[in-house]
Amino acid sequence: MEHKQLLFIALSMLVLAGCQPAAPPAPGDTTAPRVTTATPGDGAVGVSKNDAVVLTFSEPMDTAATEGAFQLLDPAGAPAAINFSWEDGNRRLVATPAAPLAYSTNASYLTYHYRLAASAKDPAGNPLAAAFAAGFSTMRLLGFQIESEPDRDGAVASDGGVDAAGASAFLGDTDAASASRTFFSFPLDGLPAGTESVVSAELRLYAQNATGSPDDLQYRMDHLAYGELDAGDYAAAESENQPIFPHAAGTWRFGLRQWVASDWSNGEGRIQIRLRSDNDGDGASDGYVLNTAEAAGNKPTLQVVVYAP
Ligand SMILES: [Ca+2]
Ligand SMILES: [Ca+2]
Ligand SMILES: [Ca+2]
Repeated sequence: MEHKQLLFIALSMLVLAGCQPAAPPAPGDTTAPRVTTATPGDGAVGVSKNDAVVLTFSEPMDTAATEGAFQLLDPAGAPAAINFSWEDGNRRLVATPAAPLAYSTNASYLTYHYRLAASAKDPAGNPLAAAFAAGFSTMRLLGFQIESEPDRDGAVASDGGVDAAGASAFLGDTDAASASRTFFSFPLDGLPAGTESVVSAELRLYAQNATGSPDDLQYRMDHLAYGELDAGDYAAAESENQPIFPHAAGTWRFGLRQWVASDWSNGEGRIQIRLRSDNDGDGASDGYVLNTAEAAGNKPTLQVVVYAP
């Protein structure tokens, strides 16, 4: 009897529970989403051509509405095509430009703007608390003229003689068995931090006169880190070399983009160059007299053009 009563009460409670009107739904999400971080940040410079705009939100977003609310405007104000992807459970939007961003071809900046309209919303339909907008600038083209370091340029002879102080340095043979090599050293630590790439680098040397028959010799340019100039640098091993074909006094120009780029990317503080010749064995001195950093004019220089912030 007692059991039946309990069963009846329990059944009644179940029935009553089933007949009660549905409880009101838990209060819906009424919180407007916010942009919590955005990169590139407003006013950023030196943005790389393949960088994406990344927006992080305070909560998951309605991806279609948010993508539709996003625009990247190129420097002319035209919308750029974007490839969208989402991370972190639709909390982070990665907006990758379909084409690489443009770089300025001079020292002024090219500025892009991006914006997210308030029509971006969360899945409950709450629009963004406020439209978001920011601007950033890409890498620009900068040119530098770097002078050779006086204490580190000069000549070293095959007999070990070092001349780091003279206003000129001899490149060539001096008798049937001896020769003189020339050295030039250009600091790279003046290039801007964040330099992305070396666009061009030209070494300019000035040959003030020729000696003997310099065309009888063959010449090479070596890339090596000789540090301070000393006797051992005459025959120090180079990491790379290339033939050069000087044929007259005056200004010599050599493209050194790859060597400068590798030294820069390796964090070298300077690029150092050696010029050498063979010896034609005629017993007469043949070669060129080159200006060093101590010369009054026509100094050795390295003209470097980079993409940098
Ligand atoms: Ca010198
Ligand atoms: Ca040395
Ligand atoms: Ca000779």
